[in-house]
Amino acid sequence: MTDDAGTSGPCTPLDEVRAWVRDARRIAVLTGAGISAESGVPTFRDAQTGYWAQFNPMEMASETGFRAQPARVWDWYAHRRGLLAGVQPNAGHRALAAFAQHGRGRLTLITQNVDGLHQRAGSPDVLCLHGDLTADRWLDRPRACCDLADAAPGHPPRCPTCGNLVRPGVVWFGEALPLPVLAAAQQAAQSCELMLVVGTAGAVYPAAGLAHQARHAGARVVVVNTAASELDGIAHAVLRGPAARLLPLLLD
Ligand code: BV8
Repeated sequence: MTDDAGTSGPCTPLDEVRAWVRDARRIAVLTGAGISAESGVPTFRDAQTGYWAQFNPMEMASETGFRAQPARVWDWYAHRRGLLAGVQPNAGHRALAAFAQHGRGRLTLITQNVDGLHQRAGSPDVLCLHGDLTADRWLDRPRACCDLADAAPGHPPRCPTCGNLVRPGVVWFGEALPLPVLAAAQQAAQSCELMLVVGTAGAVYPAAGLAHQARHAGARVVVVNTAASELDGIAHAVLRGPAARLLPLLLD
């Protein structure tokens, strides 16, 4: 365990993890809401400030919940979209983008986040497991009349002809992840020599399962988190501290 000051725990000091990064030919990075926390984007499971401390995830992040209360769910996502206008990528996002640009293609970035901050920081080819907060899609299979550009304004907007509802283009609980994205993420997890697991509670599957797949395939797994996570137990090293401080130290 290495705390934020980088003082060594009994196992792996920060410098040794830096050496793992330097020596790894293929690195996979799995990020969660915690990497965006220092940009001011709320996380989900923080006991005080997390979204799931305020809302029931099945009511707000599932198709059933949306069909039951479309206006409430639509307005919550509209509120989250509004927050994005006022936030910027932080040093953690930027460190990953810089490494990808100079790391000669050694890094595959996989995110659970839907905030687009990795892309805004300049990371290329981000594997977005849970979709895009700013994207719209139709709730039901779109008919010839359904055109997002012509959706009638509302909470949520709808097709003026058939009434199909517009929904956020994110993956809700109980929904399949986009198969090509998940397949690419699994391929990266199974072929990397090092996986950095950054800012995730490790509670949501199949995303969290990627860390298990990496470990099982023989990769070193390093957790970067300000608090204990469900993936600490499979990590070869746990760096306890904020991603915006630790990632620039790891990836320089
Ligand atoms: C599916 C919507 C099947 C977008 C979200 C086993 C296998 C497969 C599925 C399951 C399974 N077991 C259970 C399931 C079902 C379910 C699931 O995982 N449930 C859990 C809760 C038990 N999974 C699903 O339903 C998935 N779909 O499996 O479909 C299927 C297959 C075929 C056909 C049909 C169906 C879909 C999961 C996606 C759900 N969508 N959100 C949105 O609105 O954002 S989940 C939600 O949680 C977000 O997407 C978020 O990204 C995700 C994970 O949360 P974290 O990113 O980890 O965030 P959290 O707040 O929890 O933690 C933040 C961490 O950061 C903390 O540890 C904190 O300490 C740390 N931190 C804070 N600050 C910092 C920091 N770290 C570093 N630096 C800091 N500064």
